[in-house]
Amino acid sequence: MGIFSPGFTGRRRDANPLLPPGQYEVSNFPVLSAGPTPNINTDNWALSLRAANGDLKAWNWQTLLEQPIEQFTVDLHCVTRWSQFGMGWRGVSLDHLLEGIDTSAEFAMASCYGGYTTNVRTSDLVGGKAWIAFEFDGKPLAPDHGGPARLLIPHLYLWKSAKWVNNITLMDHHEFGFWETYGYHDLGDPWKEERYS
Ligand SMILES: Nc1nc2c(c(=O)[nH]1)N[C@H]1C(S)=C(S)[C@@H](COP(=O)(O)O)O[C@H]1N2
Ligand SMILES: [Mo]
Repeated sequence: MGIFSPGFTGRRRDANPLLPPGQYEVSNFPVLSAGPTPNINTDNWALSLRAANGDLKAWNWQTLLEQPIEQFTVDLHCVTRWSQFGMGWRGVSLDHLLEGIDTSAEFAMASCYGGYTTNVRTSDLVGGKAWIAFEFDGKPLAPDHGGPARLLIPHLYLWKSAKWVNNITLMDHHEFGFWETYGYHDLGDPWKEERYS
């Protein structure tokens, strides 16, 4: 067994087990965007999902709200080191939106109004882990946070949660999204500190 200094064991005892390594807790939900906030009217908002075989499913604002809506509470972790706990959202599960779509393709790319992209694994979108979220803290999602609707993948660093998302394409080949091209990690698991590649 190793020898631990009192300071080290003390920090370990105090450490919040909900906080991934290298993160600190905030409660003000910071805004981080690579460009300006696009002004999106729900009258002409649209979301499409494309399978690797070309099959397409699409929703407008009205048909999105007709889908089964889930209320869920999650912790979010940003690669800039803030984490916020117990955030209450409403949205539609990607499991539901992907019903009838062939999800055997390994890779996925989310694309947004404004041009931002981010790549994930299809396995990160299924299994109750990802939503198209349109309400936070009991209110319509603010434009700065991706309103009217954003992808939310809480188990990955927040850059994977594409704001103003309007398409997700499943692919048999790998591609990098915007930040991934600049050296952010391909996968982005905060518990493994997959920050940069
Ligand atoms: N469309 C779009 N989505 C985006 C971004 C962006 O610049 N454009 N930034 C990403 C990054 S780097 C982070 S940390 C989170 C920040 O989300 P927030 O502003 O709601 O905190 O959004 C992610 N999604
Ligand atoms: Mo970020």
